[in-house]
Amino acid sequence: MNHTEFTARGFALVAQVLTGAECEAVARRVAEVPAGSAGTRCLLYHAWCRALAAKISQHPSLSPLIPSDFVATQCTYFEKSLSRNWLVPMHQDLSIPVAGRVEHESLGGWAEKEGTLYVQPPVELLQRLVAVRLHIDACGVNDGPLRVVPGSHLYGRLPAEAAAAARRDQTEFVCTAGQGSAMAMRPLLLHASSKSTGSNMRRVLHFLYGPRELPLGLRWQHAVQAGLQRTHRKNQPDSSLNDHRPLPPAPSQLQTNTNCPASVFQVPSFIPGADLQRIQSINDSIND
Ligand SMILES: O=C(O)CCC(=O)C(=O)O
Repeated sequence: MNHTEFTARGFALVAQVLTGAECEAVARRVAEVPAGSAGTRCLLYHAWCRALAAKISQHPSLSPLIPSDFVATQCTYFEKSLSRNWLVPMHQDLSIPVAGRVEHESLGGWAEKEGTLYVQPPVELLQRLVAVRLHIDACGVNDGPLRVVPGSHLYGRLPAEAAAAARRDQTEFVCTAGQGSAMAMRPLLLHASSKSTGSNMRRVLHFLYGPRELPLGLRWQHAVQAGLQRTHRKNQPDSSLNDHRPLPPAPSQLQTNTNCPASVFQVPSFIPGADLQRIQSINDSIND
């Protein structure tokens, strides 16, 4: 799928971003992050994840969709299986994590979640953001894949009736995926996912990329300078993924506090720019 199709449909599926071996390496790294600890919420805290964010943004089929001055601002781990099952109703991702409150009439939906401040920024910013969902496992129709309403991102922030109309008028697309493939999407794309009925694990890393500079005096709470790492040669093997040494000890704050450390490595918080209430069930299941 080329950039024009991404612009029109609001999503693009890219095969073989990682090899099977790289997926296994990522799975091992994810498994080292203690479930329910700050590590799960703050994957960009880890060097391997920051390297992965950069690698993704350099991929030949993804780099045209992610402007070179963008930063990675979040990486969320979603694990779904029969034993850890959940669903998400149709929604748009409207919130972003920011460093501090700014009083402005164009800003709304302020919310605080585990020490991280979220705001719904102007739609012009939301329209620029790019999310990339990296599939560590193959995801078939029974594995709770993302379902999207193609083109729905073009209508901006959709009130409930308009979202319902968009779903009536447009057939949903079921985003099944091969292991190591990625789905790039605009956060304003209407998306949902059902519970898994299959026997596979569905592990996804959901990265969010945005412009380094935010409008209206807003600042990202955390931003990883993925672009700086683009001086690496394309397709250079990512040694950090194959580094099987244990993760370096996290600051003591991380061991006990489910908040992201605000200042250590400039990491994002757990919940992507989504309706926090609606995906609370995901938090709960991940933290079980
Ligand atoms: O991974 C999923 O199934 C849902 C993710 C989602 O809804 C989101 O990232 O906003």
